[in-house]
Amino acid sequence: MSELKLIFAGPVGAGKTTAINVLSDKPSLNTDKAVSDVTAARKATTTVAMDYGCLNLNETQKIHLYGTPGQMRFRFMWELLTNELAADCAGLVLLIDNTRASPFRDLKYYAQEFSNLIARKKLIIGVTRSDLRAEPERAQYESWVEELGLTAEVVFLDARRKSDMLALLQRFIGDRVDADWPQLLADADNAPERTLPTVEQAPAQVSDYLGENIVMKDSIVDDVLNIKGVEGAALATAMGDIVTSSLDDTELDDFIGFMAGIVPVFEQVSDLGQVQSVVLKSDNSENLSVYVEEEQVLGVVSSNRTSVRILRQQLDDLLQWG
Ligand SMILES: Nc1nc2c(ncn2[C@@H]2O[C@H](COP(=O)(O)OP(=O)(O)OP(=O)(O)O)[C@@H](O)[C@H]2O)c(=O)[nH]1
Ligand SMILES: [Mg+2]
Repeated sequence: MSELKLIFAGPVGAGKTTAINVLSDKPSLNTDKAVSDVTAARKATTTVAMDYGCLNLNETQKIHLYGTPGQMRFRFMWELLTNELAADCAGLVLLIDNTRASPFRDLKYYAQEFSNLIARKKLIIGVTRSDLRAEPERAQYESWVEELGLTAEVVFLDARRKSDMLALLQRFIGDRVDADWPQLLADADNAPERTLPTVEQAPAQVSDYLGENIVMKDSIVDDVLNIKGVEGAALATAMGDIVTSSLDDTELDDFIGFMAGIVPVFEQVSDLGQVQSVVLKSDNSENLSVYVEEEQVLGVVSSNRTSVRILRQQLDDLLQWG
């Protein structure tokens, strides 16, 4: 069996999740959450950690498809995918939404962000949603590609259509894999449509604790700061939005938000079961503990003289009685 990985990147709403879902043999792993912010005007959900799908072109050729979240606040995931999970990928599929304010700016931005990967791997550009807005046209993209010093083919497509996505794969990796493309394309035309699962709008900040509904109030951060040994804390929603934080370090805030997205993925792809907390122990004097509730995460920075177990106990007490 020969296997090959591809990474999909591009702005919010370009169609990365849709494309991976439509290509994947089985419904893809999907970490979309209902959107709570400006994105809502464009679509109902956004990817918070990653997409993953898998496609068998035939008995001997398998393609793994990894999708990045478009939102910049989940940038961690771009690095994790390009440097770790799919560092050995065959190339990058950059999807650009033709209806966004400036497709050129998007192209430039993502080409820059993924420049390390592009320097060593093949790139292809898929332009989506051109049925909604025809301009810019292909020739325009080709001149931008040249202007940015990139080497990439530009393909206009509809991410919802399997045959379009397969045609892109054929152009991109057709020389690397031995597959019966005409047959695959014909089968795709006859395949039943696969839509994305709908994501229910999460009830705001309610989670289930020992069978009871509890709310992690903003004030939990103040309460946690009163625990001996705690140096800082931040509360984030499952979307990675910081609700409240005492930390000066916005990167740490971002990381806590990121954990909100990645923990459900770990749960899905591992045998860990339900993950309740993640603890990062550092060489210096601080530890970071991230406690995961259904729709929220709480990050706590504590002195490493404080036992993580005792911290957890005190936090449980707070949650139970708070
Ligand atoms: N009209 C039209 N709609 C499209 C086309 N391609 C994709 N879509 C739709 O555009 C939306 C794309 O949404 P997603 O697939 O969630 O986008 P994404 O790139 O994963 O976005 P993030 O996860 O937020 O970064 C979906 O509603 C698709 O059905 C196209 O070519 N034409
Ligand atoms: Mg997505």
